[in-house]
Amino acid sequence: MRKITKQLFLGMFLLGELGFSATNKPNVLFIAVDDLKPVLGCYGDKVAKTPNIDKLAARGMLFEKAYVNQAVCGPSRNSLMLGIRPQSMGLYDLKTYFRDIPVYSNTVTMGQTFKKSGYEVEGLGKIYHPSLNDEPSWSVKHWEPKGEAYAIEANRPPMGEKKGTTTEAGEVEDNYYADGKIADEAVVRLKQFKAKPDQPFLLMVGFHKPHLPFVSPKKYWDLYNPADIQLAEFRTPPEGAPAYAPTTSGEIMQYEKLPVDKLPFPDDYARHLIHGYYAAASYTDAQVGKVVAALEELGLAENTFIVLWGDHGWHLGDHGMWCKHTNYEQATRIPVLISGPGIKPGQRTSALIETVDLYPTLLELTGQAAPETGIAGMGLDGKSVVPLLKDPSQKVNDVVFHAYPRAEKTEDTKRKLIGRAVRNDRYRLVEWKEPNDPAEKAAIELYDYQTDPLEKKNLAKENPQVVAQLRAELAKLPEAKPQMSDEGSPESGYEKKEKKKKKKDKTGDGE
Ligand SMILES: [Ca+2]
Repeated sequence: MRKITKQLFLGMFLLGELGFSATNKPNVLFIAVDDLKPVLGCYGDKVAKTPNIDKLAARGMLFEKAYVNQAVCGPSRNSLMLGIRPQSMGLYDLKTYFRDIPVYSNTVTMGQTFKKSGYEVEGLGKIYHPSLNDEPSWSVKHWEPKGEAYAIEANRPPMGEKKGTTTEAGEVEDNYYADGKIADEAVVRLKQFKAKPDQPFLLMVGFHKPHLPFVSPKKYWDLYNPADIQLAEFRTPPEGAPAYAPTTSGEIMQYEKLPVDKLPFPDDYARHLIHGYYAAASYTDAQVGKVVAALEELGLAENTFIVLWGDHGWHLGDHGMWCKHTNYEQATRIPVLISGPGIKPGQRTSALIETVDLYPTLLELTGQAAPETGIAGMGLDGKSVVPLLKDPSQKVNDVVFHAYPRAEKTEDTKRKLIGRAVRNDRYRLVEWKEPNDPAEKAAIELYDYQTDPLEKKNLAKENPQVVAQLRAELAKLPEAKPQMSDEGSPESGYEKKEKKKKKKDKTGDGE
């Protein structure tokens, strides 16, 4: 109760400062971008052409050190909407819907909290992972556009296959593909909100690109000269890392017409893929621009907080890896931008934040209390970053946490490991073990981003004191839960999971 009162007070203080009243609640436009790492002009990327997101960044605060809680769509999006880390709930995969787990069936999501406070909460495009959408989070049915993923027929998946080509430069308008349609629909919804000025809203707009396939209208490919695109500098796994820690890049290997059956890709193909990723990011950037422009033209911007968030990063060939699905820097660092009433433009902060911080942040910005029962009685895992919006030199987290599950298969063992990672300003430590295994059984990775920003070498053996200090930080959290099954209990082990296995992406190595 005390915590709620304190949070309410802070919220009211901020609102008072910003001049809101009970009848003039601020709105929230939340833009989620699938698989977007900070390859953005505003993050210092010299190649990226992202003028709209750069402009959005200039409206408020850019978070230089923002991290996901798990580098794959489903769990990352659950962390956002539930405010709980995957390892706290034991939900790491892309197929277990939290409400199917009896202890989580009454979870109060961010959407539900806003609804309870009188907000109209609408979701367009990819907010939850498609197989894990939570209808109770929305005031009206979640909306997803229909249409072809590819404009060119030859690029589409062969009959009965799931994946087509990795890239496409279509000679089509923006709204041929899903993200253009989503931007158009977002503008429609904003106009509807404009017509109901007394109705505060949380509009969540989820763009699908730059997720694979790297499909976008040709004009976005033409923004780039392939000669400007650099290949990753370091292309082997970190020296001394456990063999299972890097991803096998299985997601991209499911696509059609790859030049090789096995990595590495030839350099010209790697460059083509990076080009496709940048083009897709520019395409989404243009859609973000349309939505923000509509908000401004409708006169809604002065009373609306805008958040842009990437659901995880991407390995564009670094360490020889592609896609996400790791605890490494390129997969876990994300863009986060927050702007809106009362937030000073043109700010940046190097303070550490993580995805779970966004739910409590939005509650505080809009003057709402945290849900009384929390999530499954656990409370939220994150902290509000509002102090950073007021003063970017502040700090809300000494460390942030993420995790990734991995099966370790050797000739005679099959272990279901969780890699629990902790990141501070300088280092990342990953502790790999089965939940409830004794600490001494763990394999440890340690990277020093001051001396080794490309993660060339696992430095755990050389730095026992840093290892001890960061493991002490991990020990402050409860032990990671093993993956929960939809029968409501942690799965008993790898064998059971294998038996039930229906999809390739069961451990989260898919979308
Ligand atoms: Ca994603």
